[in-house]
Amino acid sequence: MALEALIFDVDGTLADTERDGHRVAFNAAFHEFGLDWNWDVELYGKLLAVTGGKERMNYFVDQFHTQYEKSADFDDMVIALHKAKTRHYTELLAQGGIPMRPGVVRLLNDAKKAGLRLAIATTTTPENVTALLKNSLAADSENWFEVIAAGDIIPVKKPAPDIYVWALEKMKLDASKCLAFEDSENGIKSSMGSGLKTVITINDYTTTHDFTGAIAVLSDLGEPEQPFNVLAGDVQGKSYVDLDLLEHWHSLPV
Ligand code: XBP
Ligand code: MG
Repeated sequence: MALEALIFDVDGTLADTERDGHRVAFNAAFHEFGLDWNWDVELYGKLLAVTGGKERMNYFVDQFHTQYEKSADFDDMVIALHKAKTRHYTELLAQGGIPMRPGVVRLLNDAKKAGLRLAIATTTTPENVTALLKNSLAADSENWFEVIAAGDIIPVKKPAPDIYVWALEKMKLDASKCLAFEDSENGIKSSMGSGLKTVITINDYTTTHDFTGAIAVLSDLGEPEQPFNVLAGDVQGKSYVDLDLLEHWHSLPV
């Protein structure tokens, strides 16, 4: 059965947005609201256990800042904080500070030329996806993706499979015809939970994650001049991910 579509996670997969993007934007929002909360690089790694910005703020207060006394309007404050955080994040991306990871632009262009269908499945807010694609990929690149499944369109975020299931349903596509690209344990639980074969490119926050079941675990997608490191999987002697390698992975028995 031919490979028909590629579905990409965003944060950590298309670009390293967490440490120098989302984290910085959360802290800017806390500052704006007069809160003395500060998420340093290490703490943020722990907070990534929970996906979704609003969910992550609740997790922080409940697990790491238990002396904080929630006001009656705490939930509303979280919503307002998250709006501010999205504004800070999209402004930061507009400055063009966060590039796509190695191999991403090349592979997306090749896939598009070859007629593969492209989609996105992410827990982040839709505006954030738009800002990243526009500023770090190409001005019109939102149109490269047939479906952008993002944020609160489904109530239960990764590791639940719902966001991938939603994208597949929208595309009227069976999981067996696609490959997913992820960077985290929550991500692969979600993609594999919806039946998708999944390729992992790790990052500093996800090196110790459990990627059991991944078709391959790589440092990144690689470039002809910048080979990837292989942590697991058969890469057919290649040093970067190209369409032939994707076809090979797709043809492997489950
Ligand atoms: C991404 C996330 C998101 C972002 C913040 O996970 O966990 O919560 O950090 O996004 P994944 P929002 O890569 O697995 O989709 O603040 O917009 O929710
Ligand atoms: Mg991710």
